[in-house]
Amino acid sequence: MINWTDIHNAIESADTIVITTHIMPDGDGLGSSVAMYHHLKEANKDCRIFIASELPEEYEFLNKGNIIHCYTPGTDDAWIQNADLAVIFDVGDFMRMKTIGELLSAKNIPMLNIDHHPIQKNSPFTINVVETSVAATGELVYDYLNLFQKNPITVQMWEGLYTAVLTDTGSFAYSNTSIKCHQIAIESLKAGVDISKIHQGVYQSRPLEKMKLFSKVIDNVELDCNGELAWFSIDEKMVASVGAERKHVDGFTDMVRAINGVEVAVMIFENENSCRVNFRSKGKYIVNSIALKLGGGGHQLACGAVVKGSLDNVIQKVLELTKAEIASQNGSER
Ligand SMILES: [Mn+2]
Repeated sequence: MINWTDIHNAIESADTIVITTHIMPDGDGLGSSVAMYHHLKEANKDCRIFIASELPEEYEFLNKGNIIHCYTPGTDDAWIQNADLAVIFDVGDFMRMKTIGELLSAKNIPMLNIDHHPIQKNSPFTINVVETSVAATGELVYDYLNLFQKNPITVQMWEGLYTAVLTDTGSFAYSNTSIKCHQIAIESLKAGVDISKIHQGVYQSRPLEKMKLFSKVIDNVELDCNGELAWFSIDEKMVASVGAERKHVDGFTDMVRAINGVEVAVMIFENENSCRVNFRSKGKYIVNSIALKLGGGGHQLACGAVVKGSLDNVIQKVLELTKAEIASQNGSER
């Protein structure tokens, strides 16, 4: 059971609060942050949302009043390091806070971690509120607001909560979708959230360069394991050739998983001396066992790792492990 009173006390006793989420932020991390931001503002807290990478275009609708700050080295350091508390959403791994995490831990700022990813070993957080059974971190924020938001939850808060559950359930479609997720949707509608506008923001605001890059991805998808494994790699040249940016690869692994017959999709994305590897499964195979072997982590069906080495080496390593895992999970079924 989550001890919300202790968490509330930690928030109550803080005057200035940093709110943050992981790099390449998604709808859950941003939606949770925005909902909590508006709650804390109403409670007269001096709080700011900082993210350690750019805000993806599709979530611009959450940034009314420019409340989401993309961390600027130097300029933002003092504010972050003078905060009384940091509230961190959906991060999975402390390392995914990048410089913001380093700044906070250098000054021993208490860190409240609210998440639905399994806790990593040696996690440096002060307080952990981790519930891996929920579909989205936003559900935990919903619980918190139900307990401690004095006035009715506002439309802006609902927009954050709705976006969180919408995106982490694949539009209320994945097996993690619960009654509570739909409850949040019902209450968001009752409060007047324009859900069609949110869907347009999230799913129909893709930059053309992103779609051009995706067409290259589709051209290069390789199928293996009798069509159950689809994998693709992206290098810097591919990104540059269509004028796209690194952030645009977000969501590609989900899109490739959508291919008929594919059970597992894997992206291997070149990044200087390492590669970012993403795994997505439809449910037949559990894939975070592979991510763990590569030093990463995440959910059973959606996870990733950063693997050192050249693109070719990482591809080889990842494919070996993935094929072995699929074979072994098939074997144990028989
Ligand atoms: Mn999440």
